[in-house]
Amino acid sequence: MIYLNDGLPIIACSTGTTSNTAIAKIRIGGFENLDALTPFFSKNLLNLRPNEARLLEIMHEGKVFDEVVAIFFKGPNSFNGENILELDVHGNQVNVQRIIDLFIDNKICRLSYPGEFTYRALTNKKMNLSQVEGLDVLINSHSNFAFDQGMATLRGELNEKYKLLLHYFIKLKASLELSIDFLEDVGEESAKKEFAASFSDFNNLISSLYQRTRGNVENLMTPTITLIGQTNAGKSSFFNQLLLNNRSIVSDYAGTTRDYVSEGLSIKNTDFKLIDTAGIRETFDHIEKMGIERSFELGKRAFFKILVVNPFETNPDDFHLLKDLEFDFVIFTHSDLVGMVEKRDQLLKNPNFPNHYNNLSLSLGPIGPDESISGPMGPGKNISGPMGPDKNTSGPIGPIIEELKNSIYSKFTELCEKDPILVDRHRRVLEGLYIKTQEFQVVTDSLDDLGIISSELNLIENDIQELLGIISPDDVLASIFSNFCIGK
Ligand SMILES: Nc1nc2c(ncn2[C@@H]2O[C@H](COP(=O)(O)OP(=O)(O)OP(=O)(O)O)[C@@H](O)[C@H]2O)c(=O)[nH]1
Ligand SMILES: [Mg+2]
Repeated sequence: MIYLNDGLPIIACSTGTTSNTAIAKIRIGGFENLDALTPFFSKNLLNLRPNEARLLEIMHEGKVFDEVVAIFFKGPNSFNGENILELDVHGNQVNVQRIIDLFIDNKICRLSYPGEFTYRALTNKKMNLSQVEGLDVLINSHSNFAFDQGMATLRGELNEKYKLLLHYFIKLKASLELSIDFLEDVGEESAKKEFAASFSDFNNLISSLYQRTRGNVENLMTPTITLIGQTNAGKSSFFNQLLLNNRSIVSDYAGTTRDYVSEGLSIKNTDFKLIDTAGIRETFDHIEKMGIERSFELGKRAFFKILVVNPFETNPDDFHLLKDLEFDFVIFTHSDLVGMVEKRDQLLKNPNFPNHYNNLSLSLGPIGPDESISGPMGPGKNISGPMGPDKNTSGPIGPIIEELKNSIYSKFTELCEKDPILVDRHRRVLEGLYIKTQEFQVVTDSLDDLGIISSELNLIENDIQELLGIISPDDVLASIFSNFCIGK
């Protein structure tokens, strides 16, 4: 098993251990009573009333470590059913670490493993498996949608659907037994009718759940926008403009970006991952080839694909390299240069030009008003001028970027409307269940052998039990908990 199951008290910082914050939350859990902890505080912890916040000092051998707010959650009325002491300490990581060390060095508790507090909630039946998975989605989500689904799963809404599936299944099984054991009492017609009705309820629900497993969920957990194009197209210039930051190196040397560069881009409270890739061209350079292969891979998997094209340097012979990708947008750069429109229109007429839904033209010229930023008028909010890229700045790039962002966001919203199920394990089991249900239908249509039908039904039953977490093999638990952080 992934954890020791030693039942020892555990300690961890639940608010992260990488950056300094005003306040950090340290949790100590699994101790029998507050006796052993009292010597480390300025006041007797035995006077602590459950669920009440108290201001205390952490002290040891006459030295004050920190002034903290302590809350005692008495098991079983705590998050994981065990006694838990939560300490809000000053969030400097040096302080957090020395407080944790104080309790560990004095053998009061050991450091918890990632997710161990939640694991104990599961073993103490404070949460079911689905709720744990919901918590996982919630903690690791990058979008409103994923967060909401994590919360809904945590609150047991998805589990209610699975329970309904189990209910329909039991009815289906009962109607089958009716056909086997009581056929003479109920009559063949009525047994068949009952069976068909139960199957239809079950099949409708499993089909609708199955529909929610279609599509790429990676897109919803971390939606990725990838900029693809030939060398010198202006990908890195555009990448920097979108971020309003000189993140990626821009130069007129073809093949500047050799490996991908990625940064977070927030649009309407959703975190997207923006990726600038290596320019695509035929090359003999081994390293550049590897960079180009990565560009393709990232392009294929991306939720939103943008092709960046410099109409003056595009080689139509290389279009075939992009033929497997379908682009949401094409951005034509160099619209500041004379003759760009003619060149662009010529490219668009080429039957081999890559498939795309939309195109926009813009200028990302090399001479920015601020040395560090490319573009004729620079992207800084405080800079007026016709090329400013954001809403607050006049000029054509601002609205273009707004239009693009709206298009990205509406594609994302469309995906969310299908309400796809994000938890991998549920998707896998639901897909299996759907296939078995269709096979079961074929068997029931073509066979009168009730023995075969009932063995098919047993296979379905196993899957439903797995879905509900009634059967949860160790490897399933190990994979669920592999995503959890320390202190959760
Ligand atoms: N005049 C003008 N120059 C541009 C425009 N967009 C990009 N450039 C220039 O074109 C050159 C290449 O731009 P990059 O952004 O580095 O192109 P890239 O697609 O990232 O190129 P690779 O990394 O080599 O694949 C730079 O010198 C940019 O300043 C534009 O719209 N107008
Ligand atoms: Mg580049």
